[in-house]
Amino acid sequence: MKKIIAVLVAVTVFCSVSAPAFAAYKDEYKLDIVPSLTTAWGMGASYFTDLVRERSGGKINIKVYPSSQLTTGKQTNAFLLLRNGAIDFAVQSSINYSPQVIELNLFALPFFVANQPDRYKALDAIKEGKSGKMVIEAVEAKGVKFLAFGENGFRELTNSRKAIRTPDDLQNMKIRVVGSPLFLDIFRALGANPVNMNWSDTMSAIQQGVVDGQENPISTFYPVQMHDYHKFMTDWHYVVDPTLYVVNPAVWKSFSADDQKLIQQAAADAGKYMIALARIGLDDGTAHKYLESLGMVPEITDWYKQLKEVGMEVAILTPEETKAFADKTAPVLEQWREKIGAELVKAAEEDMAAVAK
Ligand code: X2X
Repeated sequence: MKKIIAVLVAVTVFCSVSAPAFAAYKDEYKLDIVPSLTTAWGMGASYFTDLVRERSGGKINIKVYPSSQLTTGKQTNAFLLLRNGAIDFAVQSSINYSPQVIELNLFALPFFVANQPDRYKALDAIKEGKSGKMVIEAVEAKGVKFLAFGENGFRELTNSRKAIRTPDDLQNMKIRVVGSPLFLDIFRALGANPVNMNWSDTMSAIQQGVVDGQENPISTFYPVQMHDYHKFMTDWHYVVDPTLYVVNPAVWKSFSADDQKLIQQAAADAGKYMIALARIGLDDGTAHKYLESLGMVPEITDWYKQLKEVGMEVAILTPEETKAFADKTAPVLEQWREKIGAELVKAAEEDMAAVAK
């Protein structure tokens, strides 16, 4: 009898100690993204879930929910829903999280990264430098676990009316922007009429001519056939949108140390893939080479040629033309330097200067 009791006690103790680690694993983890699966963003998210499933031998099953399904279209609520656990994982835009994490506006400062001699090198210098560390700390201080950076891309302007090469061309044009105050300030400074709208409502607004223009990276707007409605693109790279691979902290803590390592590595690998997809055909060839080394080169590798083929007229701005836009928005940059934190913006300037030659 004593023996039986001893065994029962031992079993009970063993179960209560070890059970939570196993019981906490869900059948499915939900991952939030804004656009469709066919974008660089969607592909970068799917690759992450594939790697995690593969490397965990099918134990960890993350499912991508595209088109803002998990936020019922309200993309600027995404951070709150991840933090409170309604969403487990996300690959989200720095813009969509910027209402809650003010430091993320750094990347959307007008003509800040864009004005550097090599904008991709400058962006990488921020992410890998002191300022990037400050941004990650700010994200984590607000209550989510950061895993890796990905990339939506540098944002270009498209419209249905005319070629835009000067701020004058933009006067009173109705431009759809994300629901983030900095974007309203930028487009007002340029003399346009910006309207906040979720991405999920944007294409119908564009089709109905409710707005004249929008701004997004090429790899995000091409898959929804923007060229059917917008014949004009301005190649100005005015702001950049890195994405963040993130996870709810309670979900994160529920994984074993080995699984955490596996997930972290999968996010790093998928982030690199997503960054290359967002840059292919737009950088100095580095992205193409990297995708080739993975054996994962996408169908379209030359965006300028592709846009021309589908009838889009692309205005490549001269440095002087870009400067006219940058001058108009310079007061917005100065105003937001204070809001974001002058120390962070200075750190980013130093990180970029270190690689600018
Ligand atoms: O809404 C947008 O413009 C998009 C898809 O780029 C973001 O989610 C920030």
